[in-house]
Amino acid sequence: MMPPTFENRLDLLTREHQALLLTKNEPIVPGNGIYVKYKNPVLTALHTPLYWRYDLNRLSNPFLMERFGINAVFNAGAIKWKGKYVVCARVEGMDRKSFFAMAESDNGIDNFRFWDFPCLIPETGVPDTNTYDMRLVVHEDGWIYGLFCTERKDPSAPMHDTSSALAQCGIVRTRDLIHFERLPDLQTPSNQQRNVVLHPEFINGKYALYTRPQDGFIDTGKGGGIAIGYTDTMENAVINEEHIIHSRQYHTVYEVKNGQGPAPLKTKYGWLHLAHGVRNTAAGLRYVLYLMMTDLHDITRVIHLPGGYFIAPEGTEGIGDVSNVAFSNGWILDDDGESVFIYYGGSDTRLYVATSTLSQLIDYTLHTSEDGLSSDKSVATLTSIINKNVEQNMVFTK
Ligand code: M1P
Repeated sequence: MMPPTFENRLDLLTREHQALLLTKNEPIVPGNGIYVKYKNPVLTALHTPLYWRYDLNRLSNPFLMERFGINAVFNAGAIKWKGKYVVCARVEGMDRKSFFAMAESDNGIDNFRFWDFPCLIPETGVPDTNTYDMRLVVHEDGWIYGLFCTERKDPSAPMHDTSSALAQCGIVRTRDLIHFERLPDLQTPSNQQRNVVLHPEFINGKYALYTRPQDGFIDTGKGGGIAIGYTDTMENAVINEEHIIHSRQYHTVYEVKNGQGPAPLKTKYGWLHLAHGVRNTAAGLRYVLYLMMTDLHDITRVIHLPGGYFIAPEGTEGIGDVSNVAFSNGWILDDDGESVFIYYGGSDTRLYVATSTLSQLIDYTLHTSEDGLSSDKSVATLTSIINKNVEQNMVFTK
């Protein structure tokens, strides 16, 4: 069979791509009252522009083949920028390398379009092999910072070990989301760092960073937990001491490891945090998201911690390159100070959004029972809810 002509393929590709970009997203109702999920992911590999994936010249690409395959688009930093909802997505090529690219939408839930070029992130003296999971933070010093994971082969690994890597926190800053100044990587006492996030305000005149001290690339070893450390400057950021504020814990959704999501949101009740928790199962690691709140005046003190997960990978969200993963490094508190857009990666393959309001997230965080850490305590919590409904004649049995 003869392949279709260049023109036919281009026409078909263009129409399908346009249709995908224009697809309206629909809320999944009734939901759980805490947030609303949507039927479609907001970004996938197929949302990337055709002019990234194809050489569109008929002479040099007569079969109109993909010349640069995109494997996945997922975990994204997020910011409201010039009236648009902008995400800084982790884009992964078919060569397994991740890089960053901005995409914007008018309403935050659909019709996201990538900017023309991926982000150009300068290197330090030690080149990055792989970069991912940028947290965008507007700091009170006036800069927009992007903290991300930079991964390089572990130089101390023996010859036969081609997998061992070192993960550290790379730092850029920008004023326009286009031009990035690379700052030296964060130095901490830990072997490995992922999920490092800058707190948006100075604490006692210092920059405060959420870290995740870890011994190994995948395993936390003796480390683990969400920690806080302080540095005098971001231009040569050095944390001498990491102080754990939320540890991993037996038989919880963060039994194996956890990590700060995006920068916390300031509310009058405290700092609202979105984080991910990981546990092991017979089917492998399961990543879910949870909320917690820290004290407004002492950010090392967790004051509210709803039990269990807030968002889990459901249905097709949980199927992908790394199945059973919900991961978030970006949310947007809108200009109204109330609407919240939570961007989360599904199974290291696509990007989803859930919408909520600050009032709902605060209500959830303040009024959801903590994990009682035993089946007996869970039954007691459930029984108290049923009893309250019984007292109000709200229990309907057949
Ligand atoms: O594959 C799941 C996630 O694994 C890492 O997260 P963590 O450091 O907590 O294990 C990250 O690579 C993340 O991007 C990825 O989604």
